Amino acid sequence: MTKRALITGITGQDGSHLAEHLLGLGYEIHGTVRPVAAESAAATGRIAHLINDISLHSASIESYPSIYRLIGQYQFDECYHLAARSFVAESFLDGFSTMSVNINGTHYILAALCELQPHCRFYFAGSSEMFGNALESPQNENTPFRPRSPYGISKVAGFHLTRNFRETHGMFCSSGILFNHEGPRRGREFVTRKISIAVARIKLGLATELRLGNVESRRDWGHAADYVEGMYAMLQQPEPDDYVIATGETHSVKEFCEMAFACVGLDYRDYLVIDEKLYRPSESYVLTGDSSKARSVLNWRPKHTFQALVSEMVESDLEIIGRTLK
Ligand code: NDP
Ligand code: GDR
Repeated sequence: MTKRALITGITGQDGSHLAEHLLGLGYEIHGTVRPVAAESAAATGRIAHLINDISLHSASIESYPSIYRLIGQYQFDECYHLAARSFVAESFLDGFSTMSVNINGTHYILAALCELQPHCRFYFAGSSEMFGNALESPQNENTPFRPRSPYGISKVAGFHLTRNFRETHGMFCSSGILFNHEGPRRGREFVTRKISIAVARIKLGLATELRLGNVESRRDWGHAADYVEGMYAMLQQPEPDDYVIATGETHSVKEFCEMAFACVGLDYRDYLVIDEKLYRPSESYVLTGDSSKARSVLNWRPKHTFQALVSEMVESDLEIIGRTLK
């Protein structure tokens, strides 16, 4: 029997990779698109190549009626809840919106599933930002959460809501605690894509500098295509549970720059400008994940190396920006 999956946030980086992965496994895919974005080609750019193979539904995670209607319309085997305000820096400027969208959105979906189809398996997109100012390194499923941003707090709330529906209503609800994952489809506001775009623009003579904030900050960066396989694997287990997905390797933002500029034969020190205005009011300085549980239980492991990730992003932006010049 063909399995049917609902992906909220299908237009985002992870949503597009997950849709591709599940289509490859023979799934029928449904995705939510924000009402304002439903008719916009730009908003659905990451899934343009899949548009004839998936069903899109106009629904907002800010509206319980729109979620309830959609979940009442189809029986889903699996629901991957990826939609969220995901930019940490923005959450410092408008914590109210991040908290309200992320926490209520997760609650609406869980409540609608509980009411209408409690047997649908549910995935929550948790984050390493929940660890924040972590007390131990590397971080695993037992590391206490000490979030440092409204975004991190909203994800801790979503994580506990997910666990609570599992324990209280017996639903199959799992959370992934995913560390940063990137790739050519990464949003332009995130640091890795900001760097790969700047490298391409500088190489093509369109820019002369790259302005960044805290370049000493260290992250555990993986590839989004590898990480969505972990999400899928979590929902195929006999029991629901929570898993860290990470490479276990950290690099500073400065090291990312060094490697990205080196891909085009340039030295990052000639172009990098530190801009104090881009520093965050509080920061998770070093995050490193221990994904041994996912490796042993899910048989998951990252396939891309850090070098391969950086090169792919730079090459992709060189190609995209080069094309617009022709
Ligand atoms: P993106 O920012 O690329 O995508 C976010 C998605 O959420 C988009 O489809 C966006 O729609 C949608 N969305 C945002 N606000 C709303 C709203 N109010 N109503 C409905 N949809 C909305 O994120 P990623 O793909 O990178 O991440 C997916 C999930 O995983 C997010 O929950 C994120 O917080 C989490 N996460 C991501 C990590 C990463 O490194 N990428 C690591 C850990 C967790 P639109 O296209 O219209 O803006
Ligand atoms: P992050 O990703 O906050 O870890 O959240 P981001 O790429 O925004 O920042 C990573 C680190 O780079 C530093 N930094 C800058 N960041 C941005 N965006 N722009 C800059 O100019 C800049 N200069 C330095 C930041 O201070 C930070 O330390 C991502 C998101 O995908 C979340 O949704 C997800 O949950 C976490 O990863 C895991």
